[in-house]
Amino acid sequence: AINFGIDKALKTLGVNAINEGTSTGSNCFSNGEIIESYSPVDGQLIAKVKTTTEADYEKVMTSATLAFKTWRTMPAPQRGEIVRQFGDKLRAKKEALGKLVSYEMGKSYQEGLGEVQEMIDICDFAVGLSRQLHGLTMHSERPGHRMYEQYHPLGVVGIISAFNFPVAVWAWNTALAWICGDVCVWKPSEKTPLCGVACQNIAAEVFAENNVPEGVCCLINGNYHVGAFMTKDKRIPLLSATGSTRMGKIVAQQVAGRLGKSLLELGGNNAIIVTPDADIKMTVIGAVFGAVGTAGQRCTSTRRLIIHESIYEVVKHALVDAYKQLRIGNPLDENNHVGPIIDTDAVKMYDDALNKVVEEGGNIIVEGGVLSGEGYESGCYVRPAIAEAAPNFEIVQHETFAPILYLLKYKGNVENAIEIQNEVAQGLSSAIMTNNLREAERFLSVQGSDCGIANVNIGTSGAEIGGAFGGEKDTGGGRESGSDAWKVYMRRQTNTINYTTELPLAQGIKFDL
Ligand code: UN1
Repeated sequence: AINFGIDKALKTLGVNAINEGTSTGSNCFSNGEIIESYSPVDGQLIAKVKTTTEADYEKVMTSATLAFKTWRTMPAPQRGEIVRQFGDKLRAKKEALGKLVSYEMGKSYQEGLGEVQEMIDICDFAVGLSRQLHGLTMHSERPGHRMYEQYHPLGVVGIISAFNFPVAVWAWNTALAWICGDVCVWKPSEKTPLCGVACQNIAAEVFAENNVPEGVCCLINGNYHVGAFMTKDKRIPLLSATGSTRMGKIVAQQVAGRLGKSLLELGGNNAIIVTPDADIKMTVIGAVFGAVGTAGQRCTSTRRLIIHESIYEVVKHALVDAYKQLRIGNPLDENNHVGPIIDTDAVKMYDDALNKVVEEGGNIIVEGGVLSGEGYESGCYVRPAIAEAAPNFEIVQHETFAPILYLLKYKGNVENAIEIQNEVAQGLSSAIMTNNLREAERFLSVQGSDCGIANVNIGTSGAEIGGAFGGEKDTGGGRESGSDAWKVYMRRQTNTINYTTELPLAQGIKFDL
């Protein structure tokens, strides 16, 4: 089989981890069981990575807490300079890392490159931010007093990331946390451990070149048992976790139980509303990329189309035609649009969802199915499917992490579509396709979409890093990436300074001795 330059990419990244365990360094102790990483692309074993035991974890935490003492005293713009260098290294290794992401996770090479681009973008953003960690100043009610607020680093930030964005989600968190003066302990998904090792190696190089203690960037490996070391650990004031709502609820409860903070990025059930005034061509592009991009495995993937009855048939046929053009196959081959989904467990969930929608009375208009034969040996390639469904179907309430799109019909005005869109438990991303100003503004208004992301004439996926990313309700309420998301990585302190020889009390209280 053609290798698509995988060997070269692994070499560039210094990660031929088969039989080698994990990367070295005092920030990365791993002596536990071995995780085997199989590529969904060709079913090959690509890495054996050792997991982190509880004893290893203690060593990691010692290294991290010690590193924090140094790192927090470095001026933020100097930390920014190190993040700038990290971004440069990512630029140099963009193709290699993009390829590994594609090979280990299964998204198209183009999207693998896009993911690394998001890492680079957040580094640039963080560099600028390192000179803008602003607090406010206030006027004191007392004469000769000054009041202001400042932001200090929190300490050790834990990051749990999911397989679908095996490198970018870590970078969104870590780049901001680093310039804020925090150190990070990262547990990547056990489904994409080699991506974690590759990132760790790139960061470790930059830190070594700058004589920064390596505990600023720590990696731990394993499944939720390893994640639980962090949820329970009082030394971790902030735990940022991306994954299922089920996982998020467990993390939220455990972290809240010790009064820690959590930043949650959980499931989405994202819809595009298509009104009678929609541009059909744009709708089709947005919907198809949203539904089949990353083989339907983005938190922001389009799962529901809420289409007005007057244009329902037109949109439906345009979609069916567009789906006929889709080429499913090796994601490293740039001729293909859709790669595999992550593993055979995911294939089973995809199958179950399709059966379920039929059971509930849905009508499949683009047939799904698992592909077999040459090029599909991993058993992870599935056909993107479209089903006509009703908004209240049980299966439509769920986020199935696979390329399944539900078509829902609405009647009357846009309020009815918004109601359907907001009916689900999740609240991540949403969009409306319309050239009607009233509809668009209604959708963005207080009576409109209840999601963290609401777009007009753009699909639900593919957000830029400059905005805050995250969602409401079962999506967990966290915000990361751009805007003022950095504030969650810092602790705020209010300072009042008296430069007089008197000690007047606030609220005019007299306390004469
Ligand atoms: C995710 O799926 O976990 O908006 C994040 C997007 C990407 C991020 C998705 N920028 O689709």
